Amino acid sequence: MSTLTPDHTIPTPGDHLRHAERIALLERVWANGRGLVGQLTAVNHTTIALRFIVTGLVFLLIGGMLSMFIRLQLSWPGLNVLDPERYAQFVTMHGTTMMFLFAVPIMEGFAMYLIPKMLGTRDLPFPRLSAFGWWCYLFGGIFLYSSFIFGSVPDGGWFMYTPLTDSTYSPGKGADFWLIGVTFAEIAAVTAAVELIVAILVTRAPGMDLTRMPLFAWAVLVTAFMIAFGFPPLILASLLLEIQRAFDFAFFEVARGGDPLLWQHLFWLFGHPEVYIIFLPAAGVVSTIVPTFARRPIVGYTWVVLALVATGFLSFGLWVHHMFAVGIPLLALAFFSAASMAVAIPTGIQIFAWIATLWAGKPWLRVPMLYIIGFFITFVCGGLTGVMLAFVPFDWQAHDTHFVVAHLHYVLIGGMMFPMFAGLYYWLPLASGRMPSESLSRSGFWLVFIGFHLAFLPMHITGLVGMPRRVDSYAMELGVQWLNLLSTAAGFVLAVGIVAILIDVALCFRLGRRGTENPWQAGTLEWALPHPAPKYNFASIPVVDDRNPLWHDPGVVEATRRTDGLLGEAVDGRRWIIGTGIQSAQPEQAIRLSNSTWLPLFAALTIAVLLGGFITSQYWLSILMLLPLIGLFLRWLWTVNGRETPLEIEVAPGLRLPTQALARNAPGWWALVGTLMIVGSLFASLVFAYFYLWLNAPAWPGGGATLTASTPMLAALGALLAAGVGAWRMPIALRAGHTRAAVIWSAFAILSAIACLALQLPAIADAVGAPQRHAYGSVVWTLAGFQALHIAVAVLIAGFVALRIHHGHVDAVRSLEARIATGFWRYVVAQGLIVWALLHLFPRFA
Ligand SMILES: [Cu+2]
Repeated sequence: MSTLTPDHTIPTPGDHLRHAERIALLERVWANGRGLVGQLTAVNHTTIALRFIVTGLVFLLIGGMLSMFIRLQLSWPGLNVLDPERYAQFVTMHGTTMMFLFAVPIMEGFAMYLIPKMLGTRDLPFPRLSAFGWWCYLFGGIFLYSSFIFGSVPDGGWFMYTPLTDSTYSPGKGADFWLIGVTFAEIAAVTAAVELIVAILVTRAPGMDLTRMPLFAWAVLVTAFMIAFGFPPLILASLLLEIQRAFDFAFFEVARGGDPLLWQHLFWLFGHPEVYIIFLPAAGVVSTIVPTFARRPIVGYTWVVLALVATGFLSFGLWVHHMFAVGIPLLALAFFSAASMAVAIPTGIQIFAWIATLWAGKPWLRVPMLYIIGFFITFVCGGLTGVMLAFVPFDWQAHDTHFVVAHLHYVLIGGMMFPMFAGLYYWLPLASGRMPSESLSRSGFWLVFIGFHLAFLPMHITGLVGMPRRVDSYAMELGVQWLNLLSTAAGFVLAVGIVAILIDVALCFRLGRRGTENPWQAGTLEWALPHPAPKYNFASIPVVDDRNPLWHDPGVVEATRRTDGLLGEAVDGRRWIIGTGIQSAQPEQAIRLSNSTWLPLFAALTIAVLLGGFITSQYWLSILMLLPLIGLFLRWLWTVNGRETPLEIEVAPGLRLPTQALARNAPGWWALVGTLMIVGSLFASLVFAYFYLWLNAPAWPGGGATLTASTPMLAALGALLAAGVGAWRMPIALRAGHTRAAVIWSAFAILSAIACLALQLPAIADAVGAPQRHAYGSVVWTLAGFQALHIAVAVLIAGFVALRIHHGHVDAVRSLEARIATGFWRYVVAQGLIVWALLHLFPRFA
């Protein structure tokens, strides 16, 4: 490692010339293309992250505007600003927008912008995936709002409870716009989760081992895992409901053996972790800003990390506290009530660490710090009402009143929006190179802070008095009209404050005064960059030996701007980053990244057309779109690595590293692991639905027809195992240099898997009949279809790798793609075995 540590010698004139040339080369390689085409094809993390943030802020304004109408309607009893139908639509769109189109994406934007800069690298490991995610998010949002144009706006609430949202009680396309639009936008969340997990695990600067990682990166890592496990239940629930609406399946319909409460379980299985998915990155922002303004390292670093991890785990055990009023067994009530209170402990630990840090330091009260104080006050209040609601009897009292509305806005605005604004002001000088106006930003803060509390504090009282939520008016006799008038007036103050902040931030990019570099004198790596940061971030990849490298060794700034360190020379005119060991953070591999490309935009557009065809019931169009979609993704994969990529490159004088196709910790491998976590969680949610319906629905299974293990079923099992053998033998043959044998084993796996489906599906059709008959048939067919879909993907992958072997892109040395393919096949075979046992064995013992 000592050879990598920069020495601070004075460069000679010849070095200066070389330096200028190298910087020019780096700039050329990492630049986006020119003009509109350049914007449409950009994949660079700084560009994409800023788009996420700007788009999120636009949706904040739109969602905020809807809430202004809601507040006007509630300002006095008996008003008619919005008729009841519009009111339900606005409430639905307000909640949906704030949760799915503002809070989650903007935090992804912060993470995408900061993670490579804080970790000391040049970009995220899958730049095309970042761009693809943003397009999906944008199109999903447009999709959702296009419901206004088509006059069928979702009105089932942001929680979309069944049976209200099924085709009987919500005819028309409103609910479909919600289900499809939100799922489309969610693609951005799950792709970002994979991307960020891989980035944090394998692309940290040399020397940044896990104990030196910035707390923001820890928070994002935990959040990304939570997204991987928390979003699939919602995605599955949306798919099931959409299938029920479009094809008349019966998951949630009591008359045919379904259960509407299944929706609530799946929804809150996502919905509660969601609160922490929003809060944890914000907590990471606080853990970054507090030490800077206290001018000392954070107190209790390890405790904060443990608290983040503990919050991640605990939050999954809490979903039932949203359902205390639906009739849950007493023992379960007690368990979930205790767990809901317990989650306050890790949050408390973090708050103590922040206060102790401020206490031990010399706090400096600048605008970001003001927002942190606003966060402390607001979030602690919200936490206290949360503990109150965790008591079951109190929850029964306050359920579905404005008390809950007040609580959730205190937690979400307090816990997410205040830290988000703190972060916006904190990193603004880095992004813009300029300082915001002190007077405008302070006024913005006070308007938001005072407006927020005057708007939401009264709701605790109106709720306790009995003012119901989700209802467009209330009786004069409740005596809450003056409190509501106050809430409405204060709501407008809050809105003015937010607009002032956004104007301030926008103006800063043009008119702000040029700031000095590192104006807050922070210690983390992103502040080593020039302001605004160049597209390649670091001219040389930094080497670190402390949690606050800039405080520990100010020479780091100079070293990262010279071009004689790691990757200072753009090797072959392509974009390269360095991969390091997960635990040790020693350099392990050189990773080649994609340049600007049309692929992400085209892929997202194809999906948009596919979904548009679905929502208008033009199913032929949707099916037709599968072809270009598959083609685009194969093209995407084809261009990752090939035989033209060198086997190793020189990343610094005297240091050669293998390229990713040879590396054990290749990003592609970890992307597979991340993807399988998401897919596995989706599958687990489906299995949960199967058991839930089995155990809860009366008259199950309908008509007495259950599947059992028949002869064709046993043959299907045999075919599945044969496919597993093929997938297992393929890479072994490849590594031994028998490329022909590898291709033959691939073909064997493909044929066996297809045989498995051909045996299984007709037998299911025989035994359970059409999926519309009964919820049992619905869920059996969905399980079988889920498995069939995975086999289809596995077949595509195996065919793809066989072709790559044939073209010499994959061989005994460059075997990464074969490893990935086999990993996926193993998963599919394992999942198939579980599906088989669920369908054919479980009914015998149930
Ligand atoms: Cu909750």
